Amino acid sequence: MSDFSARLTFANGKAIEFVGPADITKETTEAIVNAANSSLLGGGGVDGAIHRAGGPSILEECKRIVAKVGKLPPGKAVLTTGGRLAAKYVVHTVGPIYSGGKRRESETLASCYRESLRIADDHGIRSLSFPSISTGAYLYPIADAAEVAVKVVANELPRTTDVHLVRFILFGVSDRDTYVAAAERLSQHPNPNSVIFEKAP
Ligand code: AR6
Repeated sequence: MSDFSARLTFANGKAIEFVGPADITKETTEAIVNAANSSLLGGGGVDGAIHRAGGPSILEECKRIVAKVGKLPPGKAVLTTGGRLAAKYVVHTVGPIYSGGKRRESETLASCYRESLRIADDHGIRSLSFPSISTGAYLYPIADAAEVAVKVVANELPRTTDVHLVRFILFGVSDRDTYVAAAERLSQHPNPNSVIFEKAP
């Protein structure tokens, strides 16, 4: 598949692709990530779109998880199957609600990406798509969020056992351009994983 606008490739062949404008519910990676809320009962934005497209079995699994372990704290992630989605699994994570850019908020946002990657890797998943967590209803400024998201995934991906491909699926052109700019900046810094940045022609 070569529908990306830009790509970061690591020395070990793993890659991060930046795609958009696109709808994450159509993704054919093995798993997609949902920007959920702590209740795991669904909502608007990407959460609503995933539950609508995936059907009721995802919500039933979410309810079972909450009944067992309680509400999902921000920065954590859990896994369900993908119901009717093309993706086999959905990783549900809860981003921080933005309230002025406290350090804790960026740490929680980084944790969403780290924990989602970890749970996918623990389940032997090879490809995973992320939306732009917290930048809709939760109001995190997209330029700051993109910086955090790209940095943490670029740090973690070279160390995963099974996850080889991460795709950022951006809903709008300007969101996509913001993530691509963050990726390009990251590739210009000295990086132990010798990352290569390329833009689609
Ligand atoms: N595919 C890809 N990205 C999408 C899609 C889609 N189908 N739909 C929206 N986006 P949001 P949050 C983008 O609000 O800020 C929910 O009600 C959207 O343009 O979905 O983490 C939950 O239940 C934006 O850039 O998530 C929570 O209560 C990004 O996805 C709360 O919203 C995230 O926007 C979570 O807020």
